[in-house]
Amino acid sequence: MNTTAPHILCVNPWIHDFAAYDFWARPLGLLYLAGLLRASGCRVSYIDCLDRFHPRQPQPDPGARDGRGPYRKTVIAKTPGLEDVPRRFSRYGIDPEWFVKDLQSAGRPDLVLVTALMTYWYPGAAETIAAIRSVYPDVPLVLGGVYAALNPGHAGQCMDADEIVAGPGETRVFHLVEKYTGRAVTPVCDPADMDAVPYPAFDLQHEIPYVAVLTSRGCPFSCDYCASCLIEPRHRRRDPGRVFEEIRYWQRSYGVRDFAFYDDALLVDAENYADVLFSMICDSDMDVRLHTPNALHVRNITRSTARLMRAAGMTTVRLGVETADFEGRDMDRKISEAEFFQAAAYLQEAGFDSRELGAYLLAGLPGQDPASVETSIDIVKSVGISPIIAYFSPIAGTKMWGAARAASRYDLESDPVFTNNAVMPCQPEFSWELVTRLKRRIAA
Ligand code: B12
Repeated sequence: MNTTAPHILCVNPWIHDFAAYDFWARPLGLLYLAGLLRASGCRVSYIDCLDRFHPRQPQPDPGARDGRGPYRKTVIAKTPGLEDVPRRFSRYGIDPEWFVKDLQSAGRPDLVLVTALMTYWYPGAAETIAAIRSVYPDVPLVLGGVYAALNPGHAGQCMDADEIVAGPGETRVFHLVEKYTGRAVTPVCDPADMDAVPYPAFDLQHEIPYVAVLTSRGCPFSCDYCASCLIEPRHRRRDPGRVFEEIRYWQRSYGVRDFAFYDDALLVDAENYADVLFSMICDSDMDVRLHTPNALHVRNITRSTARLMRAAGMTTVRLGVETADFEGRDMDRKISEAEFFQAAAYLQEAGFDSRELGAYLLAGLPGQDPASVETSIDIVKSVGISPIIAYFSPIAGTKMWGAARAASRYDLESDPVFTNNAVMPCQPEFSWELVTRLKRRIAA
């Protein structure tokens, strides 16, 4: 019987898209699995096809001071079906030759775990899997991640994986290791216990420009356009003290300064959660910059939470406004005009300026009048907050899917690539004119 520790190779795939940028974007789920398997005794290797700091990369662009930055990119042929889009299409990430060399130098694994985030990025994952198969044709390979969770049927048909895993991996991965390597690994902790699971293995990266932090799983809300409750139906939170320790660990051990929260609802019940965490950071000697690229709920911003956010080192605040055309009739509004103005006032009073404060406005919703996006831009700007357009990506299974399908110029059901927000699938037609108009309005 083979008793050596199984060698598990974790791979974050390339992205094929019209645009991509490292906006604090890490394969957090895969890094959680890597950390858990490593702490449980497996030999874990990691290859990040989106590595901005790959050793073969001549003079990597360090990007912004706060950890964000551009991926290497190579123009490639457009994915079939998207030929009509008048934009360049690229593979984002490391050179395929470097990837093959990295695969060879990692040594033959016993099992490969590949993640895939956006559903419409599956062609990049497919190319990644083909490259892995070319080097290790007979090594079992399992695919998971948001794409696998939201489109398991499509993934099962189109991806050359031995198995597709939909949903959280911590509780499943030990079974997978045993099934595919024939070697049982005992978990170091209860994999379902969010407070016991080891930190994500960011130290397997060549550099740690920032760390992504998740204080919870799931979301207590269920917005029409969002798939969070399909991915994780239950809202669960970690102990804020444990989250604080995690931030301190990365700061002390690796000098990390920038931390991006990935939560869907970080500020819900702030008094008993986020405020506690922010207070711990304030009371420590840490010097951190905190970012919330995934939007915060405006209604949860009170005067005291805004002050604590500021004092703890928050420098990027993104608000989920969706539409500020409060008079318009585009969608069910989550917030009122008064709530938005109040939140803006509290944040400004706490010391945040317009560069730090951004509001996501959804554009390209089914049936949405582009004029209402322009109204929203004006309202958001009028209170000194930077408008940021979030182009709508329709997701199968969400409440908005039916309306999205009806409005789309593509057969959305036929292929996830048509849900790419860059092609504005629910607009009557892709319009550069509209994109430019919105950009100008923001800059004006
Ligand atoms: C954080 C986040 C972001 C971050 C960055 C994320 C990143 N890594 O790049 C930011 C804020 C930048 C972002 C941006 C966007 N996002 Co986003 N984002 C999320 C969010 C909230 C969490 C994802 C996450 O990291 N979860 C935490 C980890 C721990 O979970 P996980 O990755 O799923 O991993 C677990 C399992 O999947 C599994 N697993 C993962 N890999 C593997 C591998 C194997 C082998 C196995 C067995 C298991 C396994 O185990 C893991 C641990 O349990 C999700 C919603 C959600 N709740 O999932 C939306 C979500 C993924 N985003 C979405 C969207 C639409 C966007 C935007 C397009 C928004 C916009 N209109 O501008 C942009 C586009 C980004 C881009 N083009 O680069 C959609 C997906 C759309 C789609 N078609 O796929 C989601 C689902 C939200 C929604 N609207 O419903 N996003």
